[in-house]
Amino acid sequence: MKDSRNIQLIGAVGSPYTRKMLSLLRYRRIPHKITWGQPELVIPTLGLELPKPVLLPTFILPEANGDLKAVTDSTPIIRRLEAMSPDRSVLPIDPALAFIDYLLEDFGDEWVTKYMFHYRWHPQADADNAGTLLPLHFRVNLPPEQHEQMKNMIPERQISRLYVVGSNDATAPIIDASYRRYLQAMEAHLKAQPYMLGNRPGAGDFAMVGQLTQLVGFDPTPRAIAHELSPRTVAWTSLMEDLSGLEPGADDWNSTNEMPATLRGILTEVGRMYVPALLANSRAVQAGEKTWEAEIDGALWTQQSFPYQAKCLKWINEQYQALGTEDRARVDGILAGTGCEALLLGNV
Ligand SMILES: N[C@@H](CCC(=O)N[C@@H](CS)C(=O)NCC(=O)O)C(=O)O
Repeated sequence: MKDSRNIQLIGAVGSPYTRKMLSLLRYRRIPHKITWGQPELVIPTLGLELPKPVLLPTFILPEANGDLKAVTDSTPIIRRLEAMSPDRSVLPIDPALAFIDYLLEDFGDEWVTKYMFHYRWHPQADADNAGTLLPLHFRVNLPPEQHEQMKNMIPERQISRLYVVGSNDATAPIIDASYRRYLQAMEAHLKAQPYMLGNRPGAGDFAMVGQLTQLVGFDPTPRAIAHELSPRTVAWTSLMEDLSGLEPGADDWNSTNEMPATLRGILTEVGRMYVPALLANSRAVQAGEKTWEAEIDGALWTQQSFPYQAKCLKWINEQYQALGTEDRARVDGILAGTGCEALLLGNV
């Protein structure tokens, strides 16, 4: 029987963005059905065209004329879901707070994911774990010979792509130190309140938890570090998977004149690591350079230029420019001294 009530997505257990969106759909009580699989194989069976590029997760959503289309990229999909179903929103009502949430979502999607990809494939034990389990997530009864083949093939391909995110022997200690500081900042913040921006979750919470489902729940090295440094993050990661029973109210968002001091710890990590990377990447993309180098946290960081992250910087600035003068002043107050101000100086 055709089921048009449930939104369909295709994704994987080991994909942080799939888990971000599953957690969000559950919290938002949006009826959905997930197919665990590869979009390249599933989408043609639905008679639809593949999105470009194909990413996990891929959503099947109705266009304005009612036709279904396969689409990717969790950030704009979250906004489409808000328009389709406005209750239990993950976007703060106050525009200044909504901007901070947007920044946290971007940090989760684009920087916390560096921890995830680095630990998954850089330490041998983690690469072995992922090589063994990822193929079984697609087919648990995979025949042993095929399993053996994929177990070797997947890590080989992914390890060869570590350079794409800037993970190498020189950056490994910096990524590790950033992950540890991030966990410590989370530990302090979760002591003060249950979500990034109050007593209800925003898009930024879901972006972070998507990555944490992997760091805490799948890969052995970052899991051990999380248990050591932040039991609250470990507990939060489990709780965030299903917030369908939470009853959020409009006054559950923080007010910008009484933000918990602990949020600064997280924003300072954004400013220390993600901001210089975004700025250097954007300059390189604009100059047409294939790679970029920057001093980040006292070490030389080299990686491939990434046009998508140049867009991230542009979008952050567009969101900021769209704020009214008073809202912008409140954002400036929250970001002052965190290093995040540099994003908004127009040096883009
Ligand atoms: N910005 C995208 C990122 C999605 C993404 O990068 N997904 C990864 C896996 S978690 C992917 O499909 N990568 C392509 C590949 O590994 O070939 C989003 O928010 O959905």
